[in-house]
Amino acid sequence: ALLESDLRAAIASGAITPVFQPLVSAVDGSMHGVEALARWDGPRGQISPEVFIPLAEKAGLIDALGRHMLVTSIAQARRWPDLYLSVNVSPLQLCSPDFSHMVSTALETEGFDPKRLTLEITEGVLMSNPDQARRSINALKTIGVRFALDDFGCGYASIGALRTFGFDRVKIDRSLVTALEEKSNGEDVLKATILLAIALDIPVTAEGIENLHQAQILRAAGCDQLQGYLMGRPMQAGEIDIQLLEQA
Ligand code: G
Ligand code: G
Ligand code: MN
Ligand code: NA
Repeated sequence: ALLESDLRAAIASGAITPVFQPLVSAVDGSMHGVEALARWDGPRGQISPEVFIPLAEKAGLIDALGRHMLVTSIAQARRWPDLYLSVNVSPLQLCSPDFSHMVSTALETEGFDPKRLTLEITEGVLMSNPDQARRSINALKTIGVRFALDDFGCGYASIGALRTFGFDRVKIDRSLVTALEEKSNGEDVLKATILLAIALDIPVTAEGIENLHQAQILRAAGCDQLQGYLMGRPMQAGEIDIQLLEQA
């Protein structure tokens, strides 16, 4: 079984590292940014973040892990001056009163322009602890950090929440993209979800794009940014370097 002590040691020793997935322009396919995703090469092989992120949350290690991911992702992304960096943030981190200070310190230490950083959050925290979430978001928006609402369309994020938290971007959940091929009303639901964000003047990223058919529909529906295996899998920083050279 996966032990808290293994996870604690992995965070401390740097065994958890970011890979980066391209975020590309829906218009011309050029890379605009990357999303950092945590990977753990454990003693018995790869362990999925779907396993170790919830464990970190339960074990009280999510602040340390989140800080480690932010700092290491920023340190790598410094070499891509023209790219945005997206980092996932656990709802629990956002509820910590120290969160905004931790982020601004990391940005200052690394000399990273706050405007190049987007924090991706899921809607749960907006419901469970809206006041602390709002304080953290507002403090960081003041210095220029951007916020994206992740996994939009699969839960219950309200129109009101989209407005009042001031999200700079929404990311349409992969399940809505998958539903294009699986459900008869999939395309209508997907388009309606995108139109909702566009009506609020919030730009939309579509995630989980695996084929050209999906890419075409999402571009036509108004998404300005695409992400998925078709555009690029999560990869090591050195592979991002190569993609940037190829598009230059
Ligand atoms: O990369 P992958 O599809 O395996 O990620 C699985 C889940 O883990 C996704 O929901 C993703 O958002 C989440 N995840 C990946 N990296 C991080 C991270 O650094 N912090 C947090 N909070 N979640 C992450
Ligand atoms: O919750 P979040 O959106 O942060 O999760 C992103 C997860 O989705 C990562 O684990 C990443 O590896 C995965 N992912 C990214 N693109 C695709 C894709 O095109 N298909 C599938 N199946 N998963 C993807
Ligand atoms: Mn994400
Ligand atoms: Na998502």
